[in-house]
Amino acid sequence: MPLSARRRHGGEVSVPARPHLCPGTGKTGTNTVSSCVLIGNGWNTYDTLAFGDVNADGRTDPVGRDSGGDLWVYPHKGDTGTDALDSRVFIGNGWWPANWTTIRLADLNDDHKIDIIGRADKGDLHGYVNAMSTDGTIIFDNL
Ligand SMILES: [Ca+2]
Ligand SMILES: [Ca+2]
Repeated sequence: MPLSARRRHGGEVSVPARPHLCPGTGKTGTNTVSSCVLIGNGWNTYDTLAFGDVNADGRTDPVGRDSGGDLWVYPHKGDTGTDALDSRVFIGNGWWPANWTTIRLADLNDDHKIDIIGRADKGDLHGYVNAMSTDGTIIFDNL
């Protein structure tokens, strides 16, 4: 189910301060999503969001980058409304907006765990593999 976000130019997504969850209906056109539900407050502290199942539990989790270049994941608990997301978990640093123009999540090595792809300011693309430990600690290593 997608979180609502407004697109800006260049493929960046502006982060609303009060994100809403707009459940998909399986229909098309203007009936693609149903009524949106508020799922959080204060998300304007993040300049960008990415989405993927970071903790490999089958639910999509939002990842936000703060102004200090830290990445945080909010594990989706499967609940609804403002109880939908668990407390944030730190998953990386050094992702300053001036150095990393784009951050995306995808499974780069086909191990069913979401990895991080970053585009650096000079255009180089870097991959960081999700090396989650058996106790669920999320760690990303160079690809
Ligand atoms: Ca998840
Ligand atoms: Ca992977």
